Amino acid sequence: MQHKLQTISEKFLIKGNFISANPFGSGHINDTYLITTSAEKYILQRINHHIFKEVEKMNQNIIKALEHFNEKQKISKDIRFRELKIILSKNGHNHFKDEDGNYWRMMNFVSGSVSFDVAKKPEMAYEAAKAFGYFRRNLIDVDPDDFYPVIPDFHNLEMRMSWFHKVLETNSESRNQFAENEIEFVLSREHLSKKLSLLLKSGRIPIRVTHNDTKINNVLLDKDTLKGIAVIDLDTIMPGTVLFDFGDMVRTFISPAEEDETDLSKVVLRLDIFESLAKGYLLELQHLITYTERDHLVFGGKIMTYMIGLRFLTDFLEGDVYYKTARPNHNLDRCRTQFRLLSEIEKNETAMNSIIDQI
Ligand code: ADP
Ligand code: GN1
Ligand code: MG
Repeated sequence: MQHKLQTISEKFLIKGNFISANPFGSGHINDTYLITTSAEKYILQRINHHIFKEVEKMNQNIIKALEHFNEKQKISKDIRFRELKIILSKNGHNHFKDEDGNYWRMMNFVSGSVSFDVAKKPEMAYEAAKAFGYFRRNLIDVDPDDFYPVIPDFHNLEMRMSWFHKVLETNSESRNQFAENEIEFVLSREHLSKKLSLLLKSGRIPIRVTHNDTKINNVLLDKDTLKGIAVIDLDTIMPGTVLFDFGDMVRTFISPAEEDETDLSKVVLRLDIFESLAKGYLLELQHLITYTERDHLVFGGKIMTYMIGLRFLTDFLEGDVYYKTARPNHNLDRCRTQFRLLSEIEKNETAMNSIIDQI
């Protein structure tokens, strides 16, 4: 494998001689490696092309967003982030396709950075959310029509619901019996999907270029100051809504437990963390989001927690075909944490909305 990763790394315009390749990060979709050469460090990723079917176009989105961001950052003279870029292949492409049909992408490594799977304290939530807000602010004037919808209907909850119903009906892996409570949980909240569809169809929520995967570990913080220095995992940059980005932050910041925690008593909502994340994000975006968007931020948290839980459950029922899993029932465990978290949000909705109102 080292030899193969060396061969692939050398297809890109890297500096220095290849020294090593080591698996990196904890993503569910792509394979990530840290490449060390005698001169630099790089991030090499094997892109899951069954999910990202148009790798060339996806990388074009990323390049477009990063160039715009870097330019705006320079002009504003408020330089907080380190430069992040796609390293082109020696043939001038934004990826390299190997003889087995795998797609590879190389990026520069942001040194001196750390990422976390869980927000350890309010300051960390504040800085990470602020980084997502700052990223968004510098992309406020890009045209969504210039961005390719990398995964069509990615956050189309209605479509995900109708697929879920098909999977339930087919029961091809005979797993429905192991998830009766979770299935019931989804069915008792179908109104969330209807509410989202009506809201989006009303045109009251603007379509913007959004990140769409704002998990806390997709922000790099400076390892010493813990200030945000990059937003990464840009695969899903495409037209979306602020509700999705804010919502996925709510989902991944507010609980002290990991996404696949099996002890559900550890999945709790921390209002102080919520307050810090809301402040960090909104202070960056003051006047740049509409009242309607603001009024629906907590709803965004509910929707994203419900939708990701639904996606984990559907994948469990289908036989674990989408997300990487490390153990039997892994997707079911992930689904359970999401649904526990959604119940927590439901209980605290009024308090969360009043926190937003006070910012
Ligand atoms: P995935 O899609 O699998 O989640 P990511 O792009 O988020 O992959 O990368 C996985 C992890 O690798 C991140 O959480 C981060 O810790 C690290 N990482 C990714 N890109 C960089 C980078 N350019 N510089 C430094 N660390 C990075
Ligand atoms: C996946 O690639 P990663 O692990 O950052 C998924 C997200 C989910 C997330 C759940 C392309 O993100 O949509 O929110 O897992 N990405 C894709 O942890 O499906
Ligand atoms: Mg990631």
